[in-house]
Amino acid sequence: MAAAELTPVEMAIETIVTVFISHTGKEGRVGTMTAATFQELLRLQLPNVMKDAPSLEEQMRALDVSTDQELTFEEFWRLMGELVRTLWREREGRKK
Ligand SMILES: [Ca+2]
Repeated sequence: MAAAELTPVEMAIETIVTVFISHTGKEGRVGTMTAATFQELLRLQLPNVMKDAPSLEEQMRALDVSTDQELTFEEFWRLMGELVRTLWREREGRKK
């Protein structure tokens, strides 16, 4: 994306992709994250929303649908979907 001025939503999308890319290729296959790099991403980028999260092993089991011990972007995206859904439910709950 080369737009001069991104909107907040465009920025959020760009950030998620950039963060994923910056954590891939450090070890394991190109374009995927190992459990260790996934753990590092959680620690650095999601310390607040993931503080009550299940263990790394459980998260890898839930996200790694191909069971190759590495996360593709599509597998990682499942977590983003869950986090967004959780936030949405919290906001919806507050309205009632
Ligand atoms: Ca996988």
